[in-house]
Amino acid sequence: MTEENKYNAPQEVKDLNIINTIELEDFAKEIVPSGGFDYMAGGSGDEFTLRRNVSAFNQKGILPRIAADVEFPDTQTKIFEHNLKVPFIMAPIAAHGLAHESKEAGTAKGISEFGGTIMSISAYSGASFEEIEEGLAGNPRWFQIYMSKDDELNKNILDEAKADGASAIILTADATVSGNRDRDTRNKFVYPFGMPIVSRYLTGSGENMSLNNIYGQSKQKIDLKDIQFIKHYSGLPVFIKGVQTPEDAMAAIAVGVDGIWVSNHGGRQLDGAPASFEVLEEIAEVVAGRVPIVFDSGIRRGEHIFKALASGADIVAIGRPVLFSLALGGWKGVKSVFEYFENDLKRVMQLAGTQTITDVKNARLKDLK
Ligand code: PYR
Repeated sequence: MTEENKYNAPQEVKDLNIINTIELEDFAKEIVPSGGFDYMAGGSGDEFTLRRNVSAFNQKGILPRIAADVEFPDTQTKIFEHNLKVPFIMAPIAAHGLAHESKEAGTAKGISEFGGTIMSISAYSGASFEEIEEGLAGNPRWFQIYMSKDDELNKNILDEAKADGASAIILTADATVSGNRDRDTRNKFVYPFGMPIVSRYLTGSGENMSLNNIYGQSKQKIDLKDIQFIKHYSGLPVFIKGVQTPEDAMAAIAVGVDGIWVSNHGGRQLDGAPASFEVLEEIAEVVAGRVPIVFDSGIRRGEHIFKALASGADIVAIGRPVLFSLALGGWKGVKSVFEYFENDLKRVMQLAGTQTITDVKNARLKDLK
């Protein structure tokens, strides 16, 4: 990258006084270079699914429950061997360096300072495992894989993720080609830095390459055997991410998947798809507790976390609000947004008369359609 097209990522590290996470996007827009901002904030096509991911939460109402004998709600929960302080974790997202110069190490430090949650490390990270560990400091992490077309390289990547301490692998299966991201096409967006984890299977480092180019060099023809390959080779639990139908959840469970990750990739892939929240309940019904469900796409408030858990998710993953907080305040911003969600969820739990996450999962939502 030459001096004149250097990407000037924000650098400030400070606590954030977050009123709500929706306005974080506007604040981040003012300081993040426009190509990077559009890449992070944007969706595909008309951005119908992107918008609906948030608005669809309004189709269900949380019933205020009174005289419920609740005080100081307890947000602790468990997934696999992890005891979590809160029922939310970091979603896997590529290229955090677009938001802040500290890249994924900044996000990781915010998460480790908050404690009691899980960092998802993207295969398309702009930082190496070693750099991320500087921030993560031994805290739990899951590794999200974009596979190579070459299984020997996949074994290599899985070996490294395991050596790094990943306790689960997330197979993203909804990105076999990029969604039509008009903003990126208009901006001629290319990543301003490389991707150390997957550069082994790219023609370059990832720097100055478009997402289309990188997806094209990753494995595009994914099938259920890939779940089995990853599971047997790594010996780790495997999530399949991008599930939006009961049929796909059932098929993945039939081949031994360990967790279903309900997501539409934050509205960045198939535009015109329903909101991720709109498909959650029917998927949870067929999964029927056999494996855990992680939910993402559209979480902006404690109410959204509550509604997702009450609709069958075991935990939720948060994406853009964390990235925008990283941009605005580096690792301290990330810690601030995790604290915001914790406090917001506790307030919602109190008003809904739910003392524990089990109570939230058993809460009845009112259909507002
Ligand atoms: C995305 O841009 O959505 C990726 O997952 C890389």
